[in-house]
Amino acid sequence: MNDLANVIHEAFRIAQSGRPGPVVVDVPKDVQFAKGRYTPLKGHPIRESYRPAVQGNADAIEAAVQLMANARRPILYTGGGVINSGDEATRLLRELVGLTNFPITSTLMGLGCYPASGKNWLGMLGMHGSYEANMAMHDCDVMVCIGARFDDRITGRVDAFSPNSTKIHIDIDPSSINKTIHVDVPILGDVAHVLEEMVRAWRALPAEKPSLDEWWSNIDRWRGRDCFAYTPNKDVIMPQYALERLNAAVKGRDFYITTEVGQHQMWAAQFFEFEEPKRWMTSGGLGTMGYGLPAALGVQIAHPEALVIDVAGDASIQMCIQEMAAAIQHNAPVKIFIMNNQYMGMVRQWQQLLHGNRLSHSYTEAMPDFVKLAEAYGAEGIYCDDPADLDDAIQRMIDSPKPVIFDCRVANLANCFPMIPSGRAHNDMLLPDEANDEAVATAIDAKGRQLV
Ligand SMILES: Cc1cc2nc3c(=O)[nH]c(=O)nc-3n(C[C@H](O)[C@H](O)[C@H](O)COP(=O)(O)OP(=O)(O)OC[C@H]3O[C@@H](n4cnc5c(N)ncnc54)[C@H](O)[C@@H]3O)c2cc1C
Ligand SMILES: Cc1ncc(C[n+]2csc(CCOP(=O)(O)OP(=O)(O)O)c2C)c(N)n1
Ligand SMILES: [Mg+2]
Repeated sequence: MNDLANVIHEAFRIAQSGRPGPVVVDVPKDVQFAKGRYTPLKGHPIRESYRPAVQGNADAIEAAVQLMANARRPILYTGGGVINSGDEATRLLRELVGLTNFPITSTLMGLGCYPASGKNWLGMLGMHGSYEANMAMHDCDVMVCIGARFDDRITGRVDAFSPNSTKIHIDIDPSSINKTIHVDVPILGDVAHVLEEMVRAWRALPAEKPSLDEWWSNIDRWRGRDCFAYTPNKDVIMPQYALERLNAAVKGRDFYITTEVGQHQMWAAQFFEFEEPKRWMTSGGLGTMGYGLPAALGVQIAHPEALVIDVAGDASIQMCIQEMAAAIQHNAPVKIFIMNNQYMGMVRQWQQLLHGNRLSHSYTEAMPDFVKLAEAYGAEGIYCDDPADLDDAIQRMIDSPKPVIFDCRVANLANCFPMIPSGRAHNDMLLPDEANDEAVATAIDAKGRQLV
């Protein structure tokens, strides 16, 4: 019993330091009932078994900076590790971009570590990422991976991933390094600590460096391709349009977005412009439907005055809908913006791509009336199915002092593009203007189907 306080202190330390994550503390019933002495955090001994390396090897950092200084086609590939590392990591990353003028992309988990309005920003990379980010990752000569883990949504076919680049990888967890992609310069350490040294070493270099003009003109050509294009419709709300309007409505405010899992999540990643870290909470690796509403509640409790929106799918939101009761009970005015396509849209999209459009159990005929559901909980319900009414309806949602469920009826059969079809290389993307029925039906070959 007298160990319990220390065990809990230790659990918080492990959860928050190194590669952060959940820690399970199993407290047996006899300990739950026992009385003991509380020992405060101060002076609590730290266990030797968990001491992540934070500093980063000086020679490796020096080698990395030399490679970066000689690069002609460099790119910074950033991820959730930058955000985990803290505000100083974000500040240093922005400084490094300013000093080097390197283009920068991020995974789903790192959005906001570099501002979307920044001139070096290429957008998210990966399966549903931007054309320019994926093309630049493929063609680069020096890749600096900062707190990202070469997930399969990034690499596409591993043997065709960025074939001609020298790769530098900063990561605090040795098990992330050389896991799926071989890297040339691994740097084991905390992002903020390593970036501090990198910035220092870069500043000490002679001013003369290879020109990046040609690289930037290639990137600008890729940027010229409107990779998130969609066909506007004046009768039906296109999902991309809904998010464009929502993004416009929150622009300039300090807003927080959480999501559920599915097409709406990917469109949200593509269309929201995050200027700061920790404004975007989404379930990436496990992709758990039902994450968004409880996450929004947590954010709202932490930031009572902030605008917190859960961008949801009609199926995902029903996973944890009972948390509406907690929202009412705790006066947490979260806004749930349901992109209601009456489908498990992401499942339908994959059935179309992988299973010859043989749709099975992805359509939901028996959808609840979300407005009545909101009212049943004591929240506000808003329904909108007309593009002409959308802006006003969004404003009503934002202005409401209560929790809101917004039932936004969107085009049922829209697909999320660009997309790197399973089994293809990461520069072999299916773009919206090329994604006709034939291209979608044949996008994934037999081998790719097994990989999903
Ligand atoms: C439907 C769906 C589609 C998806 N499509 C995409 C997509 O198109 N593009 C995309 O990017 N993702 C996509 N994802 C998410 C994807 O599955 C992964 O979750 C994501 O790419 C991983 O991001 P990350 O590499 O930043 O890793 P994280 O899981 O955030 O890991 C961070 C890495 O940084 C390290 N780290 C942590 N803290 C520190 C620190 N202090 N210092 C140094 N290193 C640290 C960790 O050890 C780890 O290696 C999708 C998910 C879903 C559900
Ligand atoms: C708990 C859980 N079960 C199943 C899945 C697999 N899955 C991923 S997306 C999806 C459909 C999501 O549908 P919806 O919430 O309506 O979002 P949409 O794709 O239509 O935007 C499913 C079933 C998952 N990610 N999590
Ligand atoms: Mg849906």
